[in-house]
Amino acid sequence: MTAASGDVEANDVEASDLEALARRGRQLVIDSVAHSGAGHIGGPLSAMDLLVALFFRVLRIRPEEPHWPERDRFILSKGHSAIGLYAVMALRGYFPVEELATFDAGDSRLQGHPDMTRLPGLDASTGSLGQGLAVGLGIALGARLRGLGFHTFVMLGDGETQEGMVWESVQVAAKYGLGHLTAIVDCNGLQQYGWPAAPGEEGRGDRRDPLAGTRLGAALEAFGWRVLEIDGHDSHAIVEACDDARASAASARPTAILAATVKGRGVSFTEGRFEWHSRVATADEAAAARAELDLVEDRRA
Ligand SMILES: Cc1ncc(C[n+]2csc(CCOP(=O)(O)OP(=O)(O)O)c2C)c(N)n1
Ligand SMILES: [Mg+2]
Repeated sequence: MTAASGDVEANDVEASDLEALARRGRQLVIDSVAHSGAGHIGGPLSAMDLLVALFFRVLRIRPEEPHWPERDRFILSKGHSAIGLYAVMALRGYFPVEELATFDAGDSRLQGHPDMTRLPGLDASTGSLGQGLAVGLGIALGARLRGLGFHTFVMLGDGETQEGMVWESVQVAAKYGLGHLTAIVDCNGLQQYGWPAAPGEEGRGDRRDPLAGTRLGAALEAFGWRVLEIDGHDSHAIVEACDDARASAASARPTAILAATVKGRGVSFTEGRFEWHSRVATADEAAAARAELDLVEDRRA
């Protein structure tokens, strides 16, 4: 298969293919945001390996039948990373890769934040941080009531875990023993803004490490969740952790996968830079990213 084409059969995908797909997905993010003139880069890039592993190896889905009732559900609670999700959905065959050129346009199905009323295949509309896990637990409760065996995965940002509603959901999911609910936290150590102000300088405050002073895993365990900590750029580890979560559904304990990632991962000048949370690449920067992502072949194709 070629990572450049859409509609790839998930079963054909090897580990090396996942890496190629993630490189292609990262470039699609950078190009789509450059084309629309607005959007996010850092979060979509940190989540790309997670999204590719989910959509090509973990989720039981039918892109050609997006409303299949027994599909696994996936909610991107960190909805500002929508372009990362769209890039992977396009590669997986939900819609043509060319449609990414409409990203963020008023009449597009690909809104700046996911809108489930427009794009089949989205299980929730998100963007207001903190809400996705609550939606996911409702869906998981509904699955139990209806006797459906699907698994629900929710991806959150690490900064997002500062939202109080996340912790209400954590508590309620444990109370109802939702073993078929899994939260994946993209632990990239950054949120929207960066560095603390220098002494005497006006600054935005220290938002570099969203989890500073918080032992997220210990807190989740204290609420009764199972916690797995992995390298969020290691496809094998991601698939293994998600499979483990699914296999533990009968344990009646929800699983949290804490994925250590790098914001802006994959392109040297965006890695670890909060400025790229929502910057737009220039044409030169997009070309430099393409070269780094080893996509020269795609350009010739
Ligand atoms: C309720 C709410 N407050 C603020 C924002 C604006 N906002 C968008 S992204 C972001 C930072 C998110 O950081 P994190 O959850 O760590 O995501 P990531 O690092 O993956 O981009 C903020 C504050 C929002 N979308 N929703
Ligand atoms: Mg973050």
